[in-house]
Amino acid sequence: MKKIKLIGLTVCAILFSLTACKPKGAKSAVTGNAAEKVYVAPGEYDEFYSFTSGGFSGQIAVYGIPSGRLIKVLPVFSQDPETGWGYSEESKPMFNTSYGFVPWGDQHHLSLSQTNGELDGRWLFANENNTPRVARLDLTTFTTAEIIEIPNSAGNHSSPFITDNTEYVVAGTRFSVPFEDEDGDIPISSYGENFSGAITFIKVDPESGRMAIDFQMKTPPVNYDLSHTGKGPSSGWFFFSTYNTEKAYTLLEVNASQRDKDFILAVNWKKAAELAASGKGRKVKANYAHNVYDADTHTATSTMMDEVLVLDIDELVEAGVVYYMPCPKSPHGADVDPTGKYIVGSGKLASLIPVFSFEKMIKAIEDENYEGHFDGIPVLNYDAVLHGEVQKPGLGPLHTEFDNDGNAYTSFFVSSEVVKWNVETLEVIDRQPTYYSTGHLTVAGGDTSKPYGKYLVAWNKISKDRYLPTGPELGQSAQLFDISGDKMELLLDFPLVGEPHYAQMIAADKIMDTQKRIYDINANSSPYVTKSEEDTKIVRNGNRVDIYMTLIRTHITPDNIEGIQLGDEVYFHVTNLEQDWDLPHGFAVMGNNNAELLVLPGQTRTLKWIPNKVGIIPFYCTDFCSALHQEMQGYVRVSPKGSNVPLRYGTGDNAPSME
Ligand code: K7E
Ligand code: CUA
Repeated sequence: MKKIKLIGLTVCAILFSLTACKPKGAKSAVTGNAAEKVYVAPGEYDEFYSFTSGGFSGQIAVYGIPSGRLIKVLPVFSQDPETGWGYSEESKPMFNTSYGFVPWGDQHHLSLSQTNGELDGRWLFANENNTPRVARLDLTTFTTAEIIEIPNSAGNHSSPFITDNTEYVVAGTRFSVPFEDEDGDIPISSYGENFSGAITFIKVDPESGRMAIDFQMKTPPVNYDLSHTGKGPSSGWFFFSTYNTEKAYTLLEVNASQRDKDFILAVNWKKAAELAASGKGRKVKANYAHNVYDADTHTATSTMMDEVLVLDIDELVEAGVVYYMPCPKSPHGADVDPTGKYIVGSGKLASLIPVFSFEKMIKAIEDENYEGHFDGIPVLNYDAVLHGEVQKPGLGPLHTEFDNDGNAYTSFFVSSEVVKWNVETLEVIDRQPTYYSTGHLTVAGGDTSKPYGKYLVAWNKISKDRYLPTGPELGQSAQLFDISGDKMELLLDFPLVGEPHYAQMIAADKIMDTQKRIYDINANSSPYVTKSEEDTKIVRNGNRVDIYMTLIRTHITPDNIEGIQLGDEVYFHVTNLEQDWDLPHGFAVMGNNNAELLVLPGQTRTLKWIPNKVGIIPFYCTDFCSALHQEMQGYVRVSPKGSNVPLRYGTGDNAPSME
């Protein structure tokens, strides 16, 4: 008991120090030509797109690098009133889950799709922790195309990590929980007996990108933190950092920090996929939503799935799919270098960085060089699989990325710094302070087989005194470093929207020419599309009223509507007839308990409105679209229930007249 207390104190002391210490010389460490290196002249483009997780905002932010300019915020897991994402009828199904409509998410990690270990610029995958989900974004439109829920999982943190040809996206659970087909109404203290971990393999269609859960691995109850795929020689393997091998279910800060070493779980995913394909495993009941956005109908659909194929740990062990590599002190990041020869573990509470050799791992597996077993899974001998340890790198290593010259860069949360070291020799080459408490860091292309190098961004949790103060809540911050020389050079601080975790960068020229500029109105197959002003109409069916409207510079058709009654349920189906780049119109109705719509050229969007006052209700375009934007408006006349005011509508000469 005494020992637990002591460890607890140490942990708290380390964590306390993150708020207590402030690096010396914190003000400015930039050299003379830093401004030149980040200056992107007006009208010019940045060299890289950085897709940055929004954390508890649930969204993804896109920054230009090296300027640090915020280019766009992409709505994914949270409702977004600016675009109507999650408010329009077409997008609401994207938020469906087995728990019903979930309007918010916690977004941490991103994976750009890869072909042969290199970024191919097709899709971006994103995880959601809280209600476990994985999203896929289409990089020709920068929009969310698909969201799949992950059953038997809780706190989807070790996610989404992809294989080097985007065959699979994996999702490891943070919390172990009872599986859905088991009785979950059990004492929490029965964690060790009744809880399980899950690692989910989502298959990605190579043409369409469509996701489908292929199988799940059911594992002993531990916490999975992060992962990365192998590449080159280690292609075909995944490496998952694993903590809480103590199986604690209360006060984890103490109870899950007992063991000197936790594990990195090495998974031969090709073998696991073969097992699943060969009819091994069992189907278990599990409810999860699969939501797909159709770019032609401009409409999302949600399908509830009801079972999943599960591979149990015994059959995985027997087939040689899973092995543990001991890793010091609650590992967080598990990162694989560009050659695929080395796996870097980062123990949150460790003061060294272990680097594992894939070749040695395979040898240890062949030799059955085990330290023992943990819940039936062979634990490989630490010294047998170790390439070496980086000694005294800093305190609290979290994440590592790589450049193209054999160097690794590791973020240190507790000691607030980025440390550069050589992957072969394990020598520390350089260290630079960060302001403050860096979580993830990103090297351009830094988790691929061919990093671009050149830039590194540290994503910081605490910005404290770096910007003008804004009351008790301060924003998070990024710091850009030039890593083209031997020494890292700080170039720029820039504040962020949301909370940054992981981010990935892709060369701008890889995707800038693939961007869609409009939606072809002729290809619009929405059931509610209106392709010309002549086709606008209003259809009443009992108390449901469907209004088929169009928007074009600078009027709304129809802009005079009468005959709506209290008790009606009104649907505005609004089509933007424009076919020019960058010409959205907006649509908002006074007093509506909803957001606006943002309707892109060629698109149809539906806004639901339940009128609750008798009178004249204005509506208007919210997006400043031309010199006469302020003229783009209209009125709805709302009458009492049962009124005999007829349904009449029109614009201009067709507007309803006095009677
Ligand atoms: Cu380190 Cu959620 Cu990737 Cu944040 S995690 S820092
Ligand atoms: Cu259309 Cu403003």
